Amino acid sequence: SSLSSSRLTIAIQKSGRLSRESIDLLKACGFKFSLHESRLLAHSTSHPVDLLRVRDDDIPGLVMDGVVDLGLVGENVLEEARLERLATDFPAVFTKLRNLDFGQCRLSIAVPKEASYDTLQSLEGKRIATTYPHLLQRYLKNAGVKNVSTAMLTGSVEVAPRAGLADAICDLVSTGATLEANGLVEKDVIFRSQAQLIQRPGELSSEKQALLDQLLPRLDGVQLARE
Ligand code: PRT
Ligand code: ZN
Repeated sequence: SSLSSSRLTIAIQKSGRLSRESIDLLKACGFKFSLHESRLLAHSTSHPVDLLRVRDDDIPGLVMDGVVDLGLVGENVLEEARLERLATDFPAVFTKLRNLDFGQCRLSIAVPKEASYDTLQSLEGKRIATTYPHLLQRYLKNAGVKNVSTAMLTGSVEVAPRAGLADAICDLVSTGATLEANGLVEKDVIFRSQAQLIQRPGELSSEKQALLDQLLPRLDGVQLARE
């Protein structure tokens, strides 16, 4: 079935690090869902709300294109997508509604532990493997570091130096265990991230706005209670 205009549509990650907590948060806000593992769309049984379950990378675009009303996504993915869309003339506007209390991580530059590295300038003339080329380039530009090339990888970034694909990496870190296991040392944190609740541009219908006005105070209550 296609997206109905009268139901508030919320995009969440289908399966991954944000999925469980996204669903649990919405359930804690009083919205009931019956989830079928394989289905893209999950209807709420208690409210006129639909969940669209997709890859996290698709969520910023779905919101900024106005295909869904709300999205729950990591700020890292969101900001990278925004920069990408700005560079390619796609609509890049959305409203940030709330910081969510999960999905915390940082995007960091790391180098092999035997590499010589004093400051960020040590990266000049080097190649960095990352899934976040726009966030990386913005950071390097602001820091005045020139002549750094990137190798875009959507996975296995941490093996790139060992495989001879890059001199350094710029990847997400939470505990640091993955870096450690791959003989890499974290040098610079370039972006700190957590999950966000975002809204598409444009007005919501009065029915949808009323639902959102119900959701937000509940969400604040849930997050406050578990602080
Ligand atoms: O299939 P889909 O595209 O939806 O999922 P995905 O594989 O792209 O994303 P997923 O589920 O791995 O992560 C979703 C979001 O969770 C990220 O965009 C971040 O906002 C957030 N998040 C929080 C993390 C981490 N912590 C994290 N540690 N995302 C990824 N990692 C990875 C990191 O890339 C590295 O490989 O975990 C490894 C490092 O973890 P530590 O604990 O060893 O440091
Ligand atoms: Zn992804």
